[in-house]
Amino acid sequence: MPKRIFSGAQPTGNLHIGNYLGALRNWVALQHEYESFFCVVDLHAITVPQDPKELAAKSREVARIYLAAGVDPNVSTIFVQSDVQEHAELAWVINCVVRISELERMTQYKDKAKRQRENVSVGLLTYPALMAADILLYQTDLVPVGQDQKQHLELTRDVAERFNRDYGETFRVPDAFIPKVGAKIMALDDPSKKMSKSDENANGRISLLDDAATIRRKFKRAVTDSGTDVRFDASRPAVTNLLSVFQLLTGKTPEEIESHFAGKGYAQLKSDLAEATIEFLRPFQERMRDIGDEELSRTLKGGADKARSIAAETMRAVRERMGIVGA
Ligand code: ATP
Ligand code: LTN
Repeated sequence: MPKRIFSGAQPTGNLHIGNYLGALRNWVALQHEYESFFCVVDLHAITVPQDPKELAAKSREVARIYLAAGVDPNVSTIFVQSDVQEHAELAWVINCVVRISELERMTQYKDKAKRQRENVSVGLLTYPALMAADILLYQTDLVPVGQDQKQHLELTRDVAERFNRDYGETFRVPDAFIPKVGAKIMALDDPSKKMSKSDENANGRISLLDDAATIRRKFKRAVTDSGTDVRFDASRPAVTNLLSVFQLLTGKTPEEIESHFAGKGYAQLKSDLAEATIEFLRPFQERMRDIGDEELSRTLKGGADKARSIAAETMRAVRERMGIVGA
């Protein structure tokens, strides 16, 4: 069997350069070496309230972003999670295998629950069970994600191993693929927080759909550290974050970048970074406009059909192993 990749993003808010540099970029790079599945995880999005019309539109927009970013529908399978019912079915099974204590330990759950106080849905707690289902349904080998998903991947591995032990070898145990640079792009307004699409302050993130003026303004306002020289330095997280983005977008080495900025200050870094980002996003945004609605529908229909056939095969094995085979 070819080695497989599975990954996904939630259709909430606007995807930003953190999502691109931490995840999408690696999907594009790895898709020719692996059989790849890229999912728009709308069932994850409803763990917090969503406007139904907006959610449906966002799901298509995120799929369009995958395509515009370079996911090739001729080699990769792109689909929307709710088109493949096996995700919800396996999630239930995994809910019966995972322990509450394991879910309560997840830092993403703790953060999100804290922000929502008393209106925390059960879905928000069992979110990692659905994520494990996504991954395990496709007998995935590798899951390219940002740093924030590492804990969920470890839980997925634990659950797969437990299931295999208790019911017999059923799932492949996946590895996370977390890039060395870019796995955690920090917010522009606060370098102690990750860049996030759900943060209420949009100035902290560069959306993949931002126009040139917005990009220049956001970088201009970005928080910097004390000091003046522009170099990679762990004790100056804000400037190092900006430099990492510059490094990934331009493909230059840290040495080349430091010599480019020698004798220049933070203002020059911000303005060069803004121009590099604008240049980088220009062809992406053009492709976004060029992808027709019909083309998108065709891709998602084909993707769902392919995904469904593999997911159904795994579910058949799961049902048989567990004795949930109907009458
Ligand atoms: P939010 O950005 O609101 O925190 P999220 O992390 O839930 O949303 P998703 O759309 O589900 O966002 O994430 C898609 C991918 O982007 C995941 O692999 C995630 O790890 C990665 N990612 C998210 N934020 C960053 C970031 N700041 N830096 C690097 N990768 C990131
Ligand atoms: N939880 C992920 C999104 C996600 C995912 C997945 C990523 C849902 N299912 C399966 C990789 C594999 C997040 O980034 N918030």
